Amino acid sequence: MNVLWLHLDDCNLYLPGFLLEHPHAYMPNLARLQARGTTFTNAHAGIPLCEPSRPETWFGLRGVKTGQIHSFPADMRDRSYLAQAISLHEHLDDLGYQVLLSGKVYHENDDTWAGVGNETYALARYGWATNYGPYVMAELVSTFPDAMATPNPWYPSAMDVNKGFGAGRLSEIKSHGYEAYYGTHGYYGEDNVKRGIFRYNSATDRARMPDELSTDWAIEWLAGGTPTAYTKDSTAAAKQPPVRVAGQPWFITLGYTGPHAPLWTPDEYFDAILDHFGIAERDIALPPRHGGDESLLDAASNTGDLADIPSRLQWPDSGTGRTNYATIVAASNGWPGGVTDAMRRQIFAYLARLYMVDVQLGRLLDALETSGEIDSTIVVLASDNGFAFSEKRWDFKQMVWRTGTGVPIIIAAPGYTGGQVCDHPVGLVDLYPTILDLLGESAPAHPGVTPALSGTSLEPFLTDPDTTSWTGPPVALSVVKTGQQTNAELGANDVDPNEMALSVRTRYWTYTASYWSGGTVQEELYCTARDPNEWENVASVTRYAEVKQWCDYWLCTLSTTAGGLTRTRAYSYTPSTFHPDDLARPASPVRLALS
Ligand SMILES: [Ca+2]
Ligand SMILES: [Ca+2]
Repeated sequence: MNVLWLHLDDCNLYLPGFLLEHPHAYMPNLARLQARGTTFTNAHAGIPLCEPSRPETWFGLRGVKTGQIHSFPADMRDRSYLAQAISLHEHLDDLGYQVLLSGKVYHENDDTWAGVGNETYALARYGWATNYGPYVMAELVSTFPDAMATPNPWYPSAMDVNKGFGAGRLSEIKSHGYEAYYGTHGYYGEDNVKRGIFRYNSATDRARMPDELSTDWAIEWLAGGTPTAYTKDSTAAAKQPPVRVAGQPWFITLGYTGPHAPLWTPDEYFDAILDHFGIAERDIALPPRHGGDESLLDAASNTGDLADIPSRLQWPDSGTGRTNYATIVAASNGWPGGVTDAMRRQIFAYLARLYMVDVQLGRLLDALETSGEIDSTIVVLASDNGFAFSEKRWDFKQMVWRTGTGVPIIIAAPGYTGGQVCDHPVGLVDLYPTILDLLGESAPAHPGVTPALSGTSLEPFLTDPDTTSWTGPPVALSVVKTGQQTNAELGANDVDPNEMALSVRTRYWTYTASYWSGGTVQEELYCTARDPNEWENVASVTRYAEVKQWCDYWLCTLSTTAGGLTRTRAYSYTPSTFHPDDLARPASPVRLALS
């Protein structure tokens, strides 16, 4: 049995068939995959931020256990629990699988597997390096102060949100100013290491996008060919993936940077959405607005939504998502249509990037069908974290509202019924044991770590998505550092409950708590069965007191781990037969139809 895993970046629940489905998300190949497998609509990132989310997924250990809470240092093994941990890739390699990776898998410098394995090992298995490009900004000007780090002069300043947050059609390129020198029109940033030009002359004469390249590479290998060697620079040895061995099982991980910003995307992916829905760009929907007025998208429009959130959990104005939001609002004064159109442009580009990902998924499914391996390959699609587009005046991830924690998970495994939907709360940390379970392999020995993997196999949900005998927890845990929110302030990975927001989700509730030195606990409680956008904080409603106690019990149970977070607030609740979903269960179960 083989495994093909597509790991998306910053992909939220706007996807068709998920809880925050965007009406203009167009992903026909996702539907093909859903028809083959089980869709987990209530899956959450343990830490909704790229860098710490990935170690949780690939090592199968919760960040509250490893201490990998914010960003990881250059060597991701510089954490006591990760020092000896064995990643899923290393483990399957040890077990005799051909392991190949391309794109953004661990995070950056993946092509050398910095801190994960030795470089020789990585070079033989790696395709393309992590690449967020193309850029039109001086994204790396401080790092690479050469001529190529000059801002593109035509850049639409109204969308100059936090540099890399630009969004639009590739055809909007005008000039980078260096055509005579580089011999081509295009964007800055063929990749963020080489800093070359991303060639763009027309829709049919352009460089390949990073996710297209990783897909090409995998398809070429699946077809028995030798993918084009990639060299990080002219002095490095060319990397040739291992020759495919007939009959040897394989595990391919493609880490797409889609739909992570910047969102400069080929025109064809925008046009396909407009053609499919028969709409114009001005018709692209904005996220649901608190108060119901979708025409409002200014600094005041969501103030009411924040009003019922305790001070610490509102997140400070210095938080990245808040500053992004403020920047786009301020910059949009010069944008035709104002902030509404500016935000629509960002969301449309996100949807176009999603469709680009979808097309790559379709190409891979086609390749598996062509090679006859579709019935001997487990296909996994997941994302490292979600993303908010102005919901709660936040334009980023790195928070524990559903827009940030919610991620798609789809598992299509041969031998199981397709077209199933599971809304039990689960986490990315459950994927490592799931893959081992489906392959019939044992967990690795993780010295000093008990249990060796933090999650629980999701295989029982593939057999019966409504099973009540799953042995995993009844909630999904998400944590994030809070309070300061700038990278400099958050740099340390220490697990300090005084600096964290901790959140758990059931099918129908979200509970978030933050404990602060010398202060009282601050809480949010949302009944997501009737309030999917988490607008009405009911934490102070008396009749929900036991809901909070129950959620708090599980929050503490999952986050208090030896060597990790130490719970500092005493609690005395012992759950019996009570389950908070009994208070919120809809008359007919919430079941989203697969498109
Ligand atoms: Ca991410
Ligand atoms: Ca609110």
